[in-house]
Amino acid sequence: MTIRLSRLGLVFLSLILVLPASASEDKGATPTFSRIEDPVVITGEKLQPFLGQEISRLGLFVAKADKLAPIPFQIDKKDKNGQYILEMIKSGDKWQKNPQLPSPSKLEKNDEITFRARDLGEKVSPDKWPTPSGLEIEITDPVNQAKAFTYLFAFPSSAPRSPADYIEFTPEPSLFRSDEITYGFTDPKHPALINYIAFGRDPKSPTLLDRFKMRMGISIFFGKFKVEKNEEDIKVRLLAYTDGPLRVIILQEFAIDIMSGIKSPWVKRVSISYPNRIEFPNDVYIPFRPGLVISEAHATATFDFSEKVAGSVLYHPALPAPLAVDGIMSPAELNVPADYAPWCALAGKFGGFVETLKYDDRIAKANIKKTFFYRDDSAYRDQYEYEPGSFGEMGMKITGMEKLTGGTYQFTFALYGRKNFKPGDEKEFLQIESSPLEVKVNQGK
Ligand SMILES: [Ca+2]
Ligand SMILES: [Ca+2]
Ligand SMILES: [Ca+2]
Repeated sequence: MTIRLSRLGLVFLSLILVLPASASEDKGATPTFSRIEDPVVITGEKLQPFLGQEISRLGLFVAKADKLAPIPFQIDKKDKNGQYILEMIKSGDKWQKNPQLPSPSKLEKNDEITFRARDLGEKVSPDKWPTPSGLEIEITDPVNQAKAFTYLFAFPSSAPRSPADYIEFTPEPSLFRSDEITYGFTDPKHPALINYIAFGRDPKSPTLLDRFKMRMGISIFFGKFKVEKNEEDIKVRLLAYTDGPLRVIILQEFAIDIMSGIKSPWVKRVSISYPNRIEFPNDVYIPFRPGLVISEAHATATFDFSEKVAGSVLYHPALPAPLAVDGIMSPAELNVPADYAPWCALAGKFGGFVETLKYDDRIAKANIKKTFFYRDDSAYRDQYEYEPGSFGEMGMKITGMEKLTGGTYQFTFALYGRKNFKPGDEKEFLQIESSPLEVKVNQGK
């Protein structure tokens, strides 16, 4: 009883403490900076006064209640052509430090500095700075004009750094882990196949994903030859990676054998993962050689979830109502609008995701048909899957690909997610791309 009373007392006290602050906000004085999930990426060229500075001497700080403290950040090197110089490369069977990385490493105009919106702080005057050599980075949320700040300082020797590391990566098997999401490729027989997603950092948590499916069908010579390919036919090599405190960047190359005598070239792809954002790069190869007549080509790329997501809802902007993910195709599910939506979300007790898709300009401009794919059928059997049945399987189907000229076409899915995701939270994630934070760098004294 005493405990209850004191809890009530605390709630009452916090209400009193909070009320005056929100009352002053209502007067429209200063909008509150509320972005938390956004990564902020700034190129070196925007930090002109610090170009040529040794990176080990740079520290990123924020002010909270007028006190400055370091926050986690990451500087990724890029070469003159804008390609990442990743930290680890494979040499034979061993991973080693990339010898291309300069030492000491200095800030150059193509380099990228990354930090998180959630770590930003208040404006602080230069007389509080730990060193006179500083830049104020002013971040504005274009949605409400709220501002937040961080400060980049150059120290005469090694800069104080935050020990926090938001994301970890192991190359073999390729697994990304953060407090928010763990995901990756755990089947050694099919290293190109993403088959594991769970919330939280424990790699023993049961997966929410059966697998990411990628299916291609090509008819050649008016159907005389039919070629069907799936995600198990894709070959992948991990060439290099950077496992920083803010993000993991990997360089992979992919290839597929279409049929005897027709192999796709190896195509290199960079993908970047953040603690709450997973990137799935995909390539579709349309074989072309003189005399080869492709009469029909299609592809589907879908997330087939595990039974663990049963009880969740799936929704996107073109759906009149959310779909119940329960392993049963309801009449509404059998008639979902085919329009491909710019995003799709899945939310349940386990957490939730919002998925977005970007495709290259040639797919965007080509006269091909992109439709929404959905299957929620526990009785569905697929030769290529780990867990029988489809639960909330969703993605995209592209038809009419025979109209494309031969070559490799790229598209990338991104999944944003969190454990306590509720319907409506997708707005927060979608605005990362639709209303990107604005960056202004202010010179110090
Ligand atoms: Ca890390
Ligand atoms: Ca259903
Ligand atoms: Ca399945």
